[in-house]
Amino acid sequence: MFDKILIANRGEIALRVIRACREMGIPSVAVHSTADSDAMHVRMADETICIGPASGAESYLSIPAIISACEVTGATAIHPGYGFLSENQRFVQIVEDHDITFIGPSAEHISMMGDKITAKETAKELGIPCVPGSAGGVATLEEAKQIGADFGYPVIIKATAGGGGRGMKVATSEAEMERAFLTARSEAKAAFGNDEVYIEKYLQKPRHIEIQVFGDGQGGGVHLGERDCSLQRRHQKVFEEAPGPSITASERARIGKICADAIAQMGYRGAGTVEFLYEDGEFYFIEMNTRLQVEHPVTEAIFGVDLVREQIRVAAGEKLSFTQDDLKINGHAIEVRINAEKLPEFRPSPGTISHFHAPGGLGVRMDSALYDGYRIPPYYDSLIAKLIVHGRDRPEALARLNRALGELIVDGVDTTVPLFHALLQEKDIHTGEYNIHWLEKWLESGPLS
Ligand code: MV4
Repeated sequence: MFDKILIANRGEIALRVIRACREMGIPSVAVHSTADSDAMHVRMADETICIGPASGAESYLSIPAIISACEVTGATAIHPGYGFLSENQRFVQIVEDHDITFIGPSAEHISMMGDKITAKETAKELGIPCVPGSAGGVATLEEAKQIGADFGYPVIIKATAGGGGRGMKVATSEAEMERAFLTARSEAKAAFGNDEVYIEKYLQKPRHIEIQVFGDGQGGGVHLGERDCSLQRRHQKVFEEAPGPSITASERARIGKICADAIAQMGYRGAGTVEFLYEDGEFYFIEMNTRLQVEHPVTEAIFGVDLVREQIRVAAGEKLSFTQDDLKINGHAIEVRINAEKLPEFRPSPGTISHFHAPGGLGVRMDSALYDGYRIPPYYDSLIAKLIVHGRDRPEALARLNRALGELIVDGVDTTVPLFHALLQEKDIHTGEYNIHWLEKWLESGPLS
């Protein structure tokens, strides 16, 4: 096992990793920018090191600063958390070249999934069902129109180097194709320095269902069911749950096995998420994320496993602490992401927390790096807390969410908490009848103003 783990991240996810390290008896190193000297992750780690100025680019995203921090502190492994350098294949290569262990997949698996065409080709070869569309990149408008004619409109044009919703354009007819195709290409070029695009049949009312997978890097793979993350605003998830309200046990077993077998075949190591669109009882692969996700706690809640501990174990060459047969779903879990943002515009609202009180009690978990008097810096993501509730079934989880939100106190800054109080008044949230467009449509109807 590792002698010391450096956490190349901040905020609640840095605390999450520090907690796993402490339970495993592994000393932790927090890195921080000058803006984060008083941050909770710095207070909680065994050792700390300042790696640069406030800007993320010069601190949490600085590869030389992080490698130097390992050399100075003697850390032998790096946990990247999510975001920042977690899916940067160049970083992983450099880490390995310095004989430091990256707690995550190989550089090869990261780059394979970072290129969305390669990811889809790989998925297809491994028997994962994909959205119908172009075989690889589409270079010319003529080709794009042919794909439109072959698959039927509407279609969606996506950047090969994109992902997470950046650089996508929908064309609802051949007349719209020229504009959509050329715009998608030029936006892809500007955003990613790569203008390659591919085309898929556009699904009009899908749910976002993602399968949590884990590989031991030695040919073993398991799945931990799905999360429904359909409630999103501008490609940012706001409410996630497991199990998915629309997914049956037999669907879960079938798609789960397909993903677990694929992970095993690939020799994948660590945590991963296979993202699908789900419509009319069918799963369609869109992307794979090669990191631990923000919403991993809902999966931890219903399976009773510590996913960060498992990441550390497999990175150290140990076996997973469970087999597929050990994994049984217990109840229902929901996570809401609480951001320091002013509604109804979701405008970032950094500032000083004059008072903070976390909810507690049965089935309540609060992952947050807030404390009384903490000053939220304006330089980073506005996520300040994740509230995760667990109940015996979905209605109990929803009631617990309502109760826990009522106990939560975050004074001094505006937060997205009122959004969740309002959501809990909605019938569709209680019946679970929502898709990827539900939240934005609901917000347009003005429930917060
Ligand atoms: C799609 C789609 C419909 N059809 N692909 C957006 C994020 C990126 N991961 C993929 N995305 C989509 N791909 C096809 N073929 C609709 C979306 C989409 C979406 C997906 C998941 C959650 C929220 C979304 C919001 C808008 C569009």
